[in-house]
Amino acid sequence: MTQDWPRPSEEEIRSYREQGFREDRTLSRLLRERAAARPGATALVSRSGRLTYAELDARVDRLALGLAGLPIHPGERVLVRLPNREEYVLTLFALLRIGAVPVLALPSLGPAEVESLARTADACALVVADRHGRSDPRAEAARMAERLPGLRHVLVAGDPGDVPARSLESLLAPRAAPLDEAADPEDLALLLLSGGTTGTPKLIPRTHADYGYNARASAEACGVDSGTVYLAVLPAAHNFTMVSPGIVGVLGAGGTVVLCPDPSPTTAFGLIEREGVTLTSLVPALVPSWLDEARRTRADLSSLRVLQVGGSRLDDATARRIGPELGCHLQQVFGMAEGLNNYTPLDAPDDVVCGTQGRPLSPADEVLVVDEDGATVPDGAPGELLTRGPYTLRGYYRARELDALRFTPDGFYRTGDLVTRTPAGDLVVVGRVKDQVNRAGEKIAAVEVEEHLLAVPGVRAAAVVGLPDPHLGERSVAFLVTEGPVPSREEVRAAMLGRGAAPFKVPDEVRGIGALPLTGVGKVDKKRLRAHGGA
Ligand code: J2J
Repeated sequence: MTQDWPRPSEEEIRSYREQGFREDRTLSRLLRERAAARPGATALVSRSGRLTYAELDARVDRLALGLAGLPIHPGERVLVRLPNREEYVLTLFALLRIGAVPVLALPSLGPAEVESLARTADACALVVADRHGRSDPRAEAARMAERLPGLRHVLVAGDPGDVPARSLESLLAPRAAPLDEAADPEDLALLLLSGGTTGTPKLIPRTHADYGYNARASAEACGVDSGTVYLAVLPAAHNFTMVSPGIVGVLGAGGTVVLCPDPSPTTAFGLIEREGVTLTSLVPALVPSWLDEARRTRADLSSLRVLQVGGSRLDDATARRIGPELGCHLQQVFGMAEGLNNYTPLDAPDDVVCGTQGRPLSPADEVLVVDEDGATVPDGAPGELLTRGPYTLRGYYRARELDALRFTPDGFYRTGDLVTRTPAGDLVVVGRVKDQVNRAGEKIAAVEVEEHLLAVPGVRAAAVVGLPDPHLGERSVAFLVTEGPVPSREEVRAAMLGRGAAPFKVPDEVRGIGALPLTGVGKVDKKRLRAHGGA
């Protein structure tokens, strides 16, 4: 059988295991064990109410039985596109329990992107919410099922409406005896979407053993225990919210997860006060509105012990305001769905907490900072970060050709991030070599947007770059060479949404240019475009 994805060698896996750098149980068993140890403790709080560990575990069994009865078989992929609501956690663990593989999609993706993801993963089912903002994910999902013969089931959290779909509620078996584990810890647990630099989605394979370790070790680094109350503000399907330490890390430690239905500080502050939240995580773009709201309302945030910030670079000045103004510790998190997580230690001095993006989570994480020729650079000099370790992928899912570019021959992942390393081993993110825009923490592959732009009538050439922005960190700017007038941003927006792209991928700015500058080897010179754009 051809392998869908490369793993570490048997020898490496054994060595990681012996040293405790891989979990020896599945993610579903983690929940089961917590439920046995503390059945009455609160596991999950959402708009649907509160569930104890025993209740959550029993509901997961009931849904798992319903899903298995459809049938969904072990190893089959199921695309989960749900916002922060109870059904997300239930579906996730129910699929893991039957050995099916959730493919986690952010609700903000456009329909064309979801379809492309379903195709790449060869998904047999799609789970969506009954509403998402103004769009109707049910109708989109039903149309997809007509086009994708492998997509046998559309499942809906909430009301299935009048499309051929079933509600998750209707799948809950009346009562279920605890199911046996269907998976082995070294099996594929789930697939995550990579931020990407290509036009088609890249899927990141994560096993129970590596994801569970990522979550457990993160929980330790963040001081998570059974008293932790974690507020999931960012999308639940984001890797940050899942394992850094996130939903999986906090449930694994017996703490409480509170799902925040939207990221506004008003909603979040209400939940922090009501639930006594101790830990939450944000992208830098959300921090200023939290600081403003805290000053304006004098909300009682005294329970909050740690605010994690990551996903894109947090500036030093904002970092220094967090402790004094919110009355909690700041922890910077530099992570990636591909694996490696870096954290600033909770007890580190201010210049480390505010001025660096942290150090690798695991003693088994190997990091190299290299120049363009692959040679290691000295501490303090910028270079690309390469990494290999017990929970970092060795290759994407069904993407052998791409792997040759994104991994070194000895299995190091090329992160595409430019970093410097301090003598103490802390990393500072100083830039990027990958062709991507990091817009408020959401990653946009430039080439994907450029393909959409080339389909706009009159556009002969297109290049997308990120330029510094005080609110978004980076805003995306499209440079277009056109025949005739340069289309307006509104025209570009209409064209892109018409092609099923996500609204957040529409360029923030559209500019005409006579010709795209080229490098010596004839590639578009994005450095010069950025310099030009900044002028
Ligand atoms: C600068 N750039 C950062 C940071 C990520 C925890 C936290 C974040 C993610 C995430 C994650 C950054 N400063 N603090 O998965 O578990 C940029 C880098 C990186 C890319 C990964 C987690 N934190 N980045 O953001 O897969 O460019 O994961 O390679 O979405 O985000 O993006 P993603």
